[in-house]
Amino acid sequence: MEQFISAFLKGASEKNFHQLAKEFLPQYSALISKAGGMLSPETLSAIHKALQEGKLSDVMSQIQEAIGAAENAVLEVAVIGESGTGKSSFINALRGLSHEAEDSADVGTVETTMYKTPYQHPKYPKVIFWDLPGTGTPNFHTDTYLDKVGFANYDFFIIISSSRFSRNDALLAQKIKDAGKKFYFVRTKVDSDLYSEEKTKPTTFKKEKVLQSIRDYCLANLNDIGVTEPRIFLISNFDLGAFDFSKLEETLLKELPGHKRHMFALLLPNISDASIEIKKHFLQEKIFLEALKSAAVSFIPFMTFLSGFDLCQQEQCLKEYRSHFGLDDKSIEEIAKKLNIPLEDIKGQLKCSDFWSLVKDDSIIAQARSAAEAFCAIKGGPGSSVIQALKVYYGHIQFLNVVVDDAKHLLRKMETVNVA
Ligand SMILES: Nc1nc2c(ncn2[C@@H]2O[C@H](COP(=O)(O)OP(=O)(O)O)[C@@H](O)[C@H]2O)c(=O)[nH]1
Ligand SMILES: [Mg+2]
Repeated sequence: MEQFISAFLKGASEKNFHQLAKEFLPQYSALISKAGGMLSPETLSAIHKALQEGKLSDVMSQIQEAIGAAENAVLEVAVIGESGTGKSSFINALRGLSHEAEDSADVGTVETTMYKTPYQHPKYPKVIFWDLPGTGTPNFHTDTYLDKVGFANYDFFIIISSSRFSRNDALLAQKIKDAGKKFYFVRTKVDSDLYSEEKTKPTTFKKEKVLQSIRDYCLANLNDIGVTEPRIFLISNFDLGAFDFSKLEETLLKELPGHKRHMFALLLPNISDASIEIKKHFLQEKIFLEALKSAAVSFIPFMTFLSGFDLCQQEQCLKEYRSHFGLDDKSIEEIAKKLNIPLEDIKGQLKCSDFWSLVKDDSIIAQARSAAEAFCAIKGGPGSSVIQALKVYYGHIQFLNVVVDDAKHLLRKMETVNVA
């Protein structure tokens, strides 16, 4: 990432835009996660073209537009299933809420309504999970169901079952496909299947074998009713880190349009180092694009680079990153309770909870200065806007790295408690 920013500064100052454009795509691909990034193929080629032609104001506006679209993206997820299959638990898990949390969806209550219920994500209000009635209700009609629930609004459909999928589920999936939308089958409660298998067949029990047979059974069951190559994810709402949940996350991310990916990646629970890394990739991408935008601006005559990174903004930035990784004050308090450790002890272990010592760390200024010096050696003058842009860039990267390390540390702690 640093390389491209330096390459950008060099290329732009020498007006070697062809070289710059050539380096852009491979650098961007190396930066984003396997699941993709926030830029659509169209935006990518527009930025590439603007770089090639040396139109830096187009680079700036393309990036600005893409970031704006990602920040304002609305995401509506339909969760369909019979009462008791674990819909509410699944929705709570994706909303990062424990079942006891105040505004969590009621778990274990039998639904009496036939209507859809929206659940907003507490941290990302533009993300809404819709709890929709299952296909087994007497009033279900494949032809009218999607119209009734307003299918056009949903970005994708999750069809949940805790046993087998029904013929109606298959018919519905076909309708969803015909409407040009994506659906995913989620088979919940595999933890209890494993538990009962182990209890009943203690000597022959093999976890992988049981999981495979559930998978085969669901596949055969859906094939029988006409869904070809259905994608089925086996999960436990009680343990998202196990089974297929991370595969489901990755698939959903990959299949969302670029601008919707960013927010969805940020809301994913920290269930593994890999899921923390995915989030890190998305935030790094944004930092990179912001830096590229600022760098472009600093080469546009008469355009002043206004955005600074004063203490107040730094504090806000750290706060935001902490919130994305579930390390905000409220979450840390909950974790301390779960771990049965005094809050101050936990805070003492987390670098991100001490803003002032992070700010005092002057390595960022040193990094920005040395990068800027390298640039000035080429350009031959201290471009203050360039130094400012680099400071902002290194400042964000430093906060992000600290928060990511802390998130991984806490995950380790939580795992030891879960195992014990
Ligand atoms: N063992 C196990 N139980 C689950 C799982 N998901 C939900 N449950 C339990 O199943 C019951 C119904 O869950 P709920 O989320 O209310 O299902 P809904 O009626 O579809 O909204 C509750 O007692 C949950 O605790 C799971 O993955 N594994
Ligand atoms: Mg429910």
